[in-house]
Amino acid sequence: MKRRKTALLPLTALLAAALTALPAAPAGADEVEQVRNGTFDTGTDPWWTTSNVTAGATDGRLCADVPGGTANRWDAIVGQNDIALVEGESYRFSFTATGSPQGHVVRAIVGLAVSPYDTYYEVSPELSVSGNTYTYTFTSPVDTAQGQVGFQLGGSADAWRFCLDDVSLLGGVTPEPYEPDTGPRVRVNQVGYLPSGPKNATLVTDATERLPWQLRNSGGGVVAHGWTVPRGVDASSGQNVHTIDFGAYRKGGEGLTLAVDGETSRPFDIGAGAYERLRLDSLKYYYTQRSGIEIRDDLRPGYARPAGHVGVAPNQGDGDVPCQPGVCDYTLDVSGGWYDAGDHGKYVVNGGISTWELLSTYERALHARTGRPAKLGDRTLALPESGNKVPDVLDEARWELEFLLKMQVPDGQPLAGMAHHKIHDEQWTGLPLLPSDDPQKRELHPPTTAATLNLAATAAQAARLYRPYDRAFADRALTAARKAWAAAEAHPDVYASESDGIGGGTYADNDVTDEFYWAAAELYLTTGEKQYQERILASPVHTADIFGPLGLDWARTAAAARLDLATVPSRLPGRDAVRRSVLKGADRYLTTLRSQPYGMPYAPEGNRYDWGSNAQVLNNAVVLASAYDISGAAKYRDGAVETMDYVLGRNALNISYVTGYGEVAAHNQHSRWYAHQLDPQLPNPPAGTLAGGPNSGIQDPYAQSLLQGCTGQFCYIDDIQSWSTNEHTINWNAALARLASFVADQA
Ligand code: 9MR
Repeated sequence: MKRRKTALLPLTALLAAALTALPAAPAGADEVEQVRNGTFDTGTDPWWTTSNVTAGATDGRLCADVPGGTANRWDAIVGQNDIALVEGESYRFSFTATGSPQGHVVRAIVGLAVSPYDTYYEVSPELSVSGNTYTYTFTSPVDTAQGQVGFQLGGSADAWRFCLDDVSLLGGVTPEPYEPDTGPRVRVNQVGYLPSGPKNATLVTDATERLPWQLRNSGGGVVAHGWTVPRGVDASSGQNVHTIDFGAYRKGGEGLTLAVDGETSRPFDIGAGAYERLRLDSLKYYYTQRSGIEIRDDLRPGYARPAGHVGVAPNQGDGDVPCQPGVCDYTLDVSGGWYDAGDHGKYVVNGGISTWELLSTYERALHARTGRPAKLGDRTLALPESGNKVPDVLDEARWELEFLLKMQVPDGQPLAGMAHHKIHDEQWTGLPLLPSDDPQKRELHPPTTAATLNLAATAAQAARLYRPYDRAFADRALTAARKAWAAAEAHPDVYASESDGIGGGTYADNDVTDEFYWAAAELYLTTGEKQYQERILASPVHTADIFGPLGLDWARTAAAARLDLATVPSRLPGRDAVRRSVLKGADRYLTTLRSQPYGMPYAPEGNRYDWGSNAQVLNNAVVLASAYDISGAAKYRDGAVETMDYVLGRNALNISYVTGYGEVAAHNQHSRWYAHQLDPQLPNPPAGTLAGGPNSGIQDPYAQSLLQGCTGQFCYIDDIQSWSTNEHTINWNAALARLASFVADQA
């Protein structure tokens, strides 16, 4: 009930705004009803139901008896087909409904009536016995004559009764402007600043002259004051802004606020405690992403769920997975690993960079002057393996490593030693859907050079880090890494298809020179062997300028190699130049950070924010952190620490992008099982989950309906439907864990 209110509030607010601020429709525009017999005054034609639903017209409404015991929302439907939709046209979708007993949810969709049953718009309000009228506006992303209005009613254990009236889909309406609620105009890190660290804030204002600011303690007393610095119009947000530097104040405290220009910021702390928690929460994220194992409530309260994809119906299981037709004639046990994101797919390419970044978080703790490996040690994360005397972060990473090793093509097969690119469902599934409820066929996709080199790099890195704890595993990992390297050399240009994106993402990457460099680097750092050293020194990537706005992600792995070559001890000839190249890259990120009034080391070309921009921001800060580890120069440490401010609230939307951190934080990330926004029985993502963040591409229909023409930082919405701006993924959270661990170490 409470949930539904929060979900609907913005829409209600929008509607009110639209009613007061806008003319009903431009003069001359025709609003045209697309639904036939939405009032049920003369019966229920042409509405249809699935055969398990009994429906009829009662008192001028459609009432339906819905059976209990179905698994998915779409297992019981009342719908109407042959609805015409026009691309770019806006529609007002409204209906009145009751649900009895209280607490049932209807998934109301406008989508495609035929395979692949795309959904163009959906909402999932919780119904009441007395009934409500629901009204939404969206813009169709397609032209079709085969549209459908559907009310999906399945997924309930018990039978219930659904009644519906006044269904309308009005075409040609005026789209409603979306105005996010951004709260006070003073933007701060809502979580906390380090007592000895930089402390900056951003003010949105029309003022062009400097303004006085006050730092107040929780009782309202002024503890510091100063003047803002006018910065003009900020490109990343389009706002006129000032910056505030209160770094001279170095005392700890809770519930402080900044007051300026008649506004008071959201409260924040000065202290390091939150970063110790964030270090662990961002790493604990991986436990609840695990496939193939039951998630225990005692280890992550509120997140218990049955094991996913272990072969218990309706799952088909990952223990004996065939290839896509024509790709291979064997099956593999590829159980385990982490689900990639909000989907149930498992991808070697993205698994590789994610594993590297967790292992690097640990490896940095071993080598850096401020590293504290005990903070990542055994019993720090409350995992099933805790207490085994192995650092918990290594236990968690091993869950993925074992999966990556299973993806290697077995001996005797034509592509032996290569790694399959990915394994996922044959078709995309809807939301919500627990991993254990996924009925789809699972398939292995063709091996690729990129996946093979991801396996080589991470297995080689694992071989050196697990050796003190498990020699046999270290040996097995190194053997697999060498074999993968040799297989990649024999098949250097086998790429994933850009069009292999049904049922899972493509993770296609047609340039693997950086993956070759990365794998060679990890093999060299582990073995010290000449053959790998030669490949590093001969690689064009070794001396290339790789620290651009898009520095490090699943497709750009050169920085992973460069950072490790610069920080993990070795006898590499020219290692000093490698270390200097990291400082040079960091200098550029610092220049960017200083030029940005919101203080992030990220300024994409043309202000086009990338998919998962928050992870780009964080990974650029990881380069700054590494520069500090290399040089000890405080400017780099401060830049890395300051970047956290942007992620935790000092941004144009005044939102913390990490669930559970900050007064107003992202919590509706796109996920099939943290789908609380769609099903009150399910949880939101766990504390420490990063949202992908602003994405100028706004590829999903929901974001398209609200954010057309958005400027940089505004291309984000905290809604579960917005998979292109608000998903969570294993690679993005790894960047958060890596930087959180660094910041915690600076306390
Ligand atoms: O993070 C990926 C992004 O860089 C790509 O542009 C996008 C489209 O290919 O895919 C993203 O990855 C998704 C993956 O393919 C499937 N699981 C969810 C990932 C995050 O949206």
